[in-house]
Amino acid sequence: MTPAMINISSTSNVNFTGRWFFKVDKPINVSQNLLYPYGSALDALCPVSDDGSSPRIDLSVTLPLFGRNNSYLYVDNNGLLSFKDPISSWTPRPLPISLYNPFLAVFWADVDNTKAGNIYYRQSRDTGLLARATSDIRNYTQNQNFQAQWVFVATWDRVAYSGSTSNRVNTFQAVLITDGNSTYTLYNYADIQWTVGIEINGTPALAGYNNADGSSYYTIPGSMTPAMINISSTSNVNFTGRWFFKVDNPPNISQTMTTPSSIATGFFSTKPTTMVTPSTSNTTSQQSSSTASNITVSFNSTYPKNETSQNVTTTVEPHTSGQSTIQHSLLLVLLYSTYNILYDLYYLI
Ligand SMILES: [Ca+2]
Repeated sequence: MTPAMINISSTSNVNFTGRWFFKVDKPINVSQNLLYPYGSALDALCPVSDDGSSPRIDLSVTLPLFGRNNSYLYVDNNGLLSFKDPISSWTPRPLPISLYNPFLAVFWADVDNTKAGNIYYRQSRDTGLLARATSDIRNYTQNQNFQAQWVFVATWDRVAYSGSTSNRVNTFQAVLITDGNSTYTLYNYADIQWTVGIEINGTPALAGYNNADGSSYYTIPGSMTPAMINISSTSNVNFTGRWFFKVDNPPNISQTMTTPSSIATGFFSTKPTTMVTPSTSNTTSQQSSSTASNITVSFNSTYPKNETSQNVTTTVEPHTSGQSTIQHSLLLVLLYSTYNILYDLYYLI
């Protein structure tokens, strides 16, 4: 828009007169410091699939998470890390969930990297990476003596959604950091261009975390709403696109449940999200195995996908504490209801 354009054939940004060069496949504008390094030169790849997972990844550290020591994890294509079984469920559900499968939901939605994208992961004790992780944790906590000993990086790089016919892709990352005692996670949202897979009837993605029985969980605000398209502009640590959590032993919500009504609320809001249907044969076959055979399942030939019949993700632990908790909750609800009725009757009389 100036007369100087008459001379553009004499200019260049690549030392080749008359030529200008740009990288335009992913011209995103994010902080260079948001994402930890990733890619084919560093990482292993999850098998390309719609609803699959990585193989079981045995950790070179004992990882404190949700009050337990963990020795392995899975990177699940649909945007989660899980610590008991792979999660192939593509439909995000409100937290808490009593899955008996602790998980970090980085961006739980119907990712399908058979359409586009790669899902990378690695565990590392690289000194440069540990220094970076140490610095980040010290920035976000009062723990100025923290020294990272181990880092895990999982990156969903330009992944598409199930049934995609567009070029919209998402790039996001989870970083797990521990010194063997404290464990932290960073969720890094570099570029979010979609929130809904076409197979989930318009339910946008969910981000947060959930321990084994749902007694400790967190949901990033905006989850399961269209606002998730803007998550890369949000943060809880004043770093655009980054969310940070301490996850070795986060608060237990049962500590806040001191009245019967709040227990009732928790109980009834939890029930619909429970994904335990052991009578389903397909489910049983998936539940019974943690081997590679159930992590490369593709449902591409069975649209529309049927979440309830094919895709329950985990088992109930053999003990009956969950059942006891439910019975306990029901009893309290009953007592509370009875109390209300007697209270009303007293004033009526
Ligand atoms: Ca999927």
